Amino acid sequence: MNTTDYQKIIRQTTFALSAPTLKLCPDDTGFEVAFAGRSNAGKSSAINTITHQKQLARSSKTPGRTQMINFFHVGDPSRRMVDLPGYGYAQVPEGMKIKWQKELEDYLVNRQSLTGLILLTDIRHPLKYFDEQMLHWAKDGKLPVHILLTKSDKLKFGASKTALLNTEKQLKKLGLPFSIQLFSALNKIGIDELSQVMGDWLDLASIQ
Ligand SMILES: Nc1nc2c(ncn2[C@@H]2O[C@H](COP(=O)(O)OP(=O)(O)O)[C@@H](O)[C@H]2O)c(=O)[nH]1
Ligand SMILES: [Mg+2]
Repeated sequence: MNTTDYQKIIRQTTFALSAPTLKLCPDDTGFEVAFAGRSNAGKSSAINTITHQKQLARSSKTPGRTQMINFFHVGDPSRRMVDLPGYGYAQVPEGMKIKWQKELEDYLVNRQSLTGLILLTDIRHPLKYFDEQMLHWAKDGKLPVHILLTKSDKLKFGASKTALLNTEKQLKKLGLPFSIQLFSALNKIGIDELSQVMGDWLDLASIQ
């Protein structure tokens, strides 16, 4: 299938459920792709952009529920997209952060249906501590990673190319399977590339 076919299915994404912990997530069957990034990296915006739905990833974003893990069905319930909360909320107590990190690690390493990690990082300051931790766990879980350098509209063309090359160089040192692209929810840049990766990872070609 090509990206246009994938995009038709991805547009039909629906909200499935919010879970407070990964222990309450859907059965570990089918195919799952996770979106991760520090808070404010642009996860919700990217999910809304790629699905062409204005409110999809924000629908459950009510105060006090910011730490919920949101699941979406892509085409059918056996293909899921997950919005994993990032760290970075100053008001979250340290103990909770540590508990959440352990959960994240367990999820990335042990979740069988998880076929890939989409890691979003702001193009102006890519690969911070959170991102490196996620990459480390993805490597442990033998999980391919697709990096989105988000908010690429914030930099001029030349500067964003430089950021792309520099980040790529850094990633190569880590020795894990990865791909990387520019993304802008504002300018709708990078939808085709992202749809292709998601479609392949979710095996959308086999949906009837
Ligand atoms: N300029 C620009 N701002 C963006 C883009 N994507 C997200 N933002 C802004 O960045 C902030 C955080 O975005 P959000 O999607 O909620 O991030 P999340 O916390 O990772 O879900 C919001 O104010 C968005 O409007 C983008 O592509 N370009
Ligand atoms: Mg969000």
